[in-house]
Amino acid sequence: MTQKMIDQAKAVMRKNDRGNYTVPTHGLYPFQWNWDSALSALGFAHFDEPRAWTEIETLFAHQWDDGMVPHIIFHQQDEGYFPGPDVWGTSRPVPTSGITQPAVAGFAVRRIFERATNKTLAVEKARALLPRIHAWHQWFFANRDPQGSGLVAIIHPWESGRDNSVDWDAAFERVPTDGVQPFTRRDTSHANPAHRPTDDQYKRYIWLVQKFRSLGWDNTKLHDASPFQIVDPGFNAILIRSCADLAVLADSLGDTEIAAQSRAMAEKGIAAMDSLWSEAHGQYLCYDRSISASVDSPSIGGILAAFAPIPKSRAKAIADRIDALSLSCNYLVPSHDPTAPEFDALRYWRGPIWLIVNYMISDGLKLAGETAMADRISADCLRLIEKAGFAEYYGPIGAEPCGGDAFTWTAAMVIEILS
Ligand code: 9YW
Repeated sequence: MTQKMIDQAKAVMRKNDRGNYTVPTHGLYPFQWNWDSALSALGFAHFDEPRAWTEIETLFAHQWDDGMVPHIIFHQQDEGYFPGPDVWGTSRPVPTSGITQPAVAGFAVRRIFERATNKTLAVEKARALLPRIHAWHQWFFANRDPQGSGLVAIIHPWESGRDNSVDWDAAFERVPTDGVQPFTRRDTSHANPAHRPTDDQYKRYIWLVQKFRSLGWDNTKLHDASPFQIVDPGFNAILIRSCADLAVLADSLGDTEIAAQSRAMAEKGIAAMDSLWSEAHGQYLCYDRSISASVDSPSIGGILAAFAPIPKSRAKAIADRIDALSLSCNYLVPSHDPTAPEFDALRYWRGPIWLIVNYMISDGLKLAGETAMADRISADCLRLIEKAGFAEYYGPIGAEPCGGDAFTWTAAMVIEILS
């Protein structure tokens, strides 16, 4: 059974392999996505180490001069996706989007490096990537934390990777739709519209893109100019974990300066993260920086925070919180609390389960000693695969496969769990 599942996962990854990058899935997402690539590289590393390194190298080959690593790289023309390069208008030689995504590459590179069987190759590749990943981390704190709080804000829901989470609803009311050029969505011709964001949300996504474009994609201006500034505990946890992991990697490679700077960013972030803790919900919550208020939305963002080296007592409370969630669903971990009125079992990030998020939560809990819950989450991932195949996301009650099929990072996570 195990070997068969690994073989199926490898076949999915090979199918979506475009040589030096992978697409998340055919049709729906025909380009390279940032955090998809970093997490997919973990899967490749189990059966083709050079290919794993190439995946991350290709991503960083498109890093901007200011240090940002864009969320999409449009390697080829493809009319099947909206918004394409003409909407972003970032004027890059190879077009990219103009916003970023969760900074999981630092974590992935450390893990691939430490597991590598080809050590010479690993040292060469990690040495080249180290300063680039570090520059990205520094970019985050310089541009998305202008007041030096220790935590960064996202300025577009797409940056979080959790596009239509309930977390953004209230803030999105403040994002206008006037002046949005007419457009035709493509996602709804590939996937069930009932499982995707709404048209109204798409208008607001595009309003923000047009706004940032009008500012010339100058990152020194975008944060303060954005009506949408959210401090997401999950997003910050990934950045903090990557800073902490990059410090360890830098130590192994003998770069004491990067090690010290990375450690300092991680420590400051962890201390600041505690301000997001909600005793009432037993998890972390988002913070809306534009109105200086906590966001009362019990989503998986505040559970994914367990991926960072948070205090053990917090990790234990999160394990308890997940256990409580399991009373209202059949599979872990739903992307929104099933007992909350906004929960929507099959609509993207408003309820469904995403294996990459499960993987990161499980990994963090394991490191914190919460092994029983970590193992339970991994076991649920495999139950979902067995029942519903390698989907983009799954219903937490009925295990329905949703979104794109033959999905790269889902397959990569299965290889990670089973290897
Ligand atoms: C989009 C590719 C991406 C992921 C995001 C997910 C979705 C849609 O698909 O975004 O149009 O960018 O929300 O996390 O990276 O798999």
